[in-house]
Amino acid sequence: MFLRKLLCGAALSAMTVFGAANSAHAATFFGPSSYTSLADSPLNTAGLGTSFFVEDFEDGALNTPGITASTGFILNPSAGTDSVDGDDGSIDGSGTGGRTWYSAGSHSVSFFFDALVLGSLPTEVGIVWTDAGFASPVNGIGDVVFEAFDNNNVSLGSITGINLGDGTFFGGTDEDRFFGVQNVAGISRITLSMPGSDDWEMDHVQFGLGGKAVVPEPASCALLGLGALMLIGRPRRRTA
Ligand SMILES: [Ca+2]
Ligand SMILES: [Ca+2]
Ligand SMILES: [Ca+2]
Repeated sequence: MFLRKLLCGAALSAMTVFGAANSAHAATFFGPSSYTSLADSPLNTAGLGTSFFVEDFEDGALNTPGITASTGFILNPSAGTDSVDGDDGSIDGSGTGGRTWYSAGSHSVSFFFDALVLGSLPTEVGIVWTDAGFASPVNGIGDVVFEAFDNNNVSLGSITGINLGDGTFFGGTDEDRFFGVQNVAGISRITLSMPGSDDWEMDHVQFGLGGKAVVPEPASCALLGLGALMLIGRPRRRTA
């Protein structure tokens, strides 16, 4: 909350403040780590309380406010579905009773976070890779790359899980892996990729609003720095 107040007190220099903060504090990446339920998340799930959200797809829709996906669709429970283990009510080594987000023929899937809907960009984001099907050179196995992007859509870096997978097309959960990132200036996008497969699943897109990210148009600050806030809230104009 401190930086939010700082923004109110010095709104005219807000762009500079957060630009400097973003470059001065490197993002922190987490994973790949084992994950069978939200309890395994290394993010600040408890500390953020009602400011932490998880999209587990179990209601059959990607409908957590503020998230959109570049491509893909939901897989319903089936022998070939590989949800996070606990989503079917039992951590028992199987994810076939839950739902996931499917890559649907793409090597990369991005999730975008909308600061205008959320009030600010999330300061921490995670996702769980749960399965590969057809893959090269070995079905069911492959490298998984997680990349995150800041409030200016500049890459914060990436981490790679090498040869993830159990080699099957089914719903085993031992190989499921969490990837995440924290960045105080905000995260606008994450991308999960499998260079060797376009037939893979992910689950538990999760994010926390830590109150320190870029705030597009905080009403309480409106009279303190209208000019700077207009710059933050507006799309940039291109003159070329
Ligand atoms: Ca299960
Ligand atoms: Ca699920
Ligand atoms: Ca799995």
